[in-house]
Amino acid sequence: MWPVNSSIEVIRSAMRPLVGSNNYVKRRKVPEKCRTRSFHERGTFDLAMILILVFTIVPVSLQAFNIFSHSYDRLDQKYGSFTEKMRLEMLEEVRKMFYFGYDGYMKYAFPMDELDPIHCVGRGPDHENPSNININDVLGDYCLTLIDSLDTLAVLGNVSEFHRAIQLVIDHVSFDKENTVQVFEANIRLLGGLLSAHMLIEEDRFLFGEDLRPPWYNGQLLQLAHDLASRLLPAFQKSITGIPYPRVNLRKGTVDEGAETCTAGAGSLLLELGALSRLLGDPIYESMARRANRALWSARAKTTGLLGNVINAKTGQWVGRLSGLGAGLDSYFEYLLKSYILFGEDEDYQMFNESYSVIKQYLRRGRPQCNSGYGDHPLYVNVDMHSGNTYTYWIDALQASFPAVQVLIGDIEEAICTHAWYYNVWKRYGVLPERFNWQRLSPDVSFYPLRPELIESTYLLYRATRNPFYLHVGREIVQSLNTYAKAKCGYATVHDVLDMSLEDRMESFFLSETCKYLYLLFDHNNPLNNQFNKYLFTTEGHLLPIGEKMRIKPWEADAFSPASPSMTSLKEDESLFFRDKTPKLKTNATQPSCEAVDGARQYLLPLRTPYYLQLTESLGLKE
Ligand code: DMJ
Repeated sequence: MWPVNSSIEVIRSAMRPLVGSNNYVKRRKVPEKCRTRSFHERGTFDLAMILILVFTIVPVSLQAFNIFSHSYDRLDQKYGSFTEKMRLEMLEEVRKMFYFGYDGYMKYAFPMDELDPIHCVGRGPDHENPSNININDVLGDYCLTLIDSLDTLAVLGNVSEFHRAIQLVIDHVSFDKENTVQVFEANIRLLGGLLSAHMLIEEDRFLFGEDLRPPWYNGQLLQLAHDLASRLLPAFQKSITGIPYPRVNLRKGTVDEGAETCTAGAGSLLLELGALSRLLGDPIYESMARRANRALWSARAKTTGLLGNVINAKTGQWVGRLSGLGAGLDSYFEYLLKSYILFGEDEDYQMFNESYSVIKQYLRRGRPQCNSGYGDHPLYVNVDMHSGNTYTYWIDALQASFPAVQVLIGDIEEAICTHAWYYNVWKRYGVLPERFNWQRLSPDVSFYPLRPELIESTYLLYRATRNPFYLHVGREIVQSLNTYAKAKCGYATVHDVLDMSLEDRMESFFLSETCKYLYLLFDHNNPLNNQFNKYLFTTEGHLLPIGEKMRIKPWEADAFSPASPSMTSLKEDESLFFRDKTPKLKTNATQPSCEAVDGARQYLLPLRTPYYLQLTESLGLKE
């Protein structure tokens, strides 16, 4: 069993020198870089085991803590409990939030792509202005919001609406459109939405019950997914570098001359395309996505091993020097790790490991440990990819998803710290500005388009720690969204966090991700939460079942023989297996710090109080 270091005294004595240092908060010394954690050293370290540990064994160990035998400080008390009544109220609030947005879309916008929640009308592509990529990259006359919402309906247990929605998709959606869309957006929102609904219907585990399968269902969503992916293929096939062109015309298969693509756009395609390949038994989609990943990987800077955020698909040359965890790179790292979890290919894990190692080495600033020692609050900054020097003083809202990746790799302590930073920026404004300047402490770009990243990390951290603090965070987020973003027919983008003015747009990810993660955070009995480590969320929050089907490459001759190298098998009841083997997992400074989440800390602030206060004060907040 996982060790339970429950002595509050140990924590307190570790904190004493820190608390005694009265100029700790004000001190802004140049932070020491965290020493690199070498994941390579771990050899054949099994990620699936870490997942099981984080989501199964750690919460079990937490139950051993006696909550009556310790005293708490003010903040521990404030955040240390969350009543069942509050939880049920929040669950109901989120349910209402989803249906307000979804019903508004169905009533005023369907079959168009998005809802304009202030004027209560639908929105499609901007045909008059083809260069309006802010709209045209995403919208394509294909009922985007409905497809993106399908698996959220399943998560909310609304089987009848799930069936109706699938019928509407089948009746209304065609990808044979004269629209030029972004490959990445079409992949994560549409392909992901279609595949997820299809796989939930077809899986043997019946996560949401046997009724989820409509009696008339005959693989129509998979056929649509197949059709869409075939229309995206020219973006890959026309590229001599292997890096796909960012945009493609769905009907003609022509690609835009502009070949600049972000790394995340070109390198976050493998989950959906790989799953499609394995479902169809056709390797072409997976091979294209893998080719793109390898091309990006081999373009990494020789000096640092870092990747830039924009690259030219025609030449394979980087555009600019910025490297970081936010826009342009965020889901690239996420997909390396998640592809390994889903498909079990070592190649993906090795790339993730090496990336994580250089991220820690070059991007991380602040004190070396999250919850001990001296120095500024840890922060991952944007750097020059060739030198590792700080490149900008802003970080962006997309990188608030990184703690969720850190939870998956088992680096919980880091995840706690990274998350706390974004949560406090959220608190400062009521929502998260798109870019926040950490030197001037003000937004550089000040809109908030209902993004899910902070909520996703909050949910993952809650699953890993069961700490009520994260329920408080979720509650505050729900209240902010209702206060600031609720409009006449749905939820609206906050145009400027400084005056909370609104913009008439509800992006589809509000229903596919923001509401889904909030709902799952509060729905403790959701079937998904009971089988959490058997499912994976794509970067658009779509659920993919982890299982043998995704470990087989049917196109290889001997794919179905258990001894075949083309089958990366899952072990029977890995959780049991892992419990037995727990002590064999070495823990030292070069490994993820799962042991940080011990029983004693379930009811204490995850980021210990003095550090938490340091953070809030440095961001000009009061607790
Ligand atoms: C979503 O489409 C996905 O989460 C993507 O990875 C990033 N952008 C939006 C949400 O912010």
